[in-house]
Amino acid sequence: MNDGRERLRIAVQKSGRLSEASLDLLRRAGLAFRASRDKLFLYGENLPVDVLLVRDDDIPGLLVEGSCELGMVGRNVLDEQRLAGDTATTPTRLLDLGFGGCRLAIAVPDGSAIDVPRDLGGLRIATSYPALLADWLRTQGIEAEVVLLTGSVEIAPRLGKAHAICDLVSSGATLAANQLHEIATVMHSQAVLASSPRPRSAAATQMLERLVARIAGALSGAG
Ligand code: PRT
Ligand code: ZN
Repeated sequence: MNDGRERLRIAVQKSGRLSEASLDLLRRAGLAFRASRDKLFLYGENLPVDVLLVRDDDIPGLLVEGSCELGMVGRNVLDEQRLAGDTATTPTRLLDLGFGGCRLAIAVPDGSAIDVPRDLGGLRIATSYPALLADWLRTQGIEAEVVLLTGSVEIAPRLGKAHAICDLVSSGATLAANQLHEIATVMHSQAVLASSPRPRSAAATQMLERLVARIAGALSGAG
């Protein structure tokens, strides 16, 4: 709505852990939509709202630049990009959505001499969330080396790349399968509804508030 669009855009993960629950919530909020031919967005049939289907990592950026007014994304992704970002403006977290629950945790190999966080001093920790980890290390007063890995973080200790890892955990099965165990929680996360920091017209703001109220209503079971 910053570029003269007359419809709101909400960004949702295209294919992943949050996709189904995000679309289900929008349906429960009363939105009916049909897929575009290229499957890149869903056209809202009963409200002036379209759903953009993207990678979760792209959602904070789309909100910052104003390409989308709203987004559903893991709090871990939102906070990582806020801490790592060089933009003064960041998306606003509006609602916790109650799905996608997990924690960002520090884990170490079973049998390792690392028992408590302060044992990490001077060691290497592999993660896909370098800014969240660095922030936590600072608050804990621990000086450790952050090793950035974009995937398969759980095998880093076995490869000799790191002494510990900092990764998302839900059931704990992945850690157990890799003979790792948790020693600390960096953050708790779940999917959140976030909005663009870009200013909008009064009409757009009103439309957005109405949609957010519908989503909040659906969450509380009133939708
Ligand atoms: O393609 P795209 O970039 O959009 O997807 P993605 O692969 O980056 O993300 P996806 O779909 O894996 O996760 C999307 C969001 O789901 C994350 O950003 C979290 O907010 C949330 N979420 C909830 C999780 C998990 N639970 C989770 N368990 N994301 C990842 N995991 C992974 C974790 O990294 C580890 O590999 O699952 C494994 C651990 O699971 P357990 O059950 O064995 O503990
Ligand atoms: Zn991703």
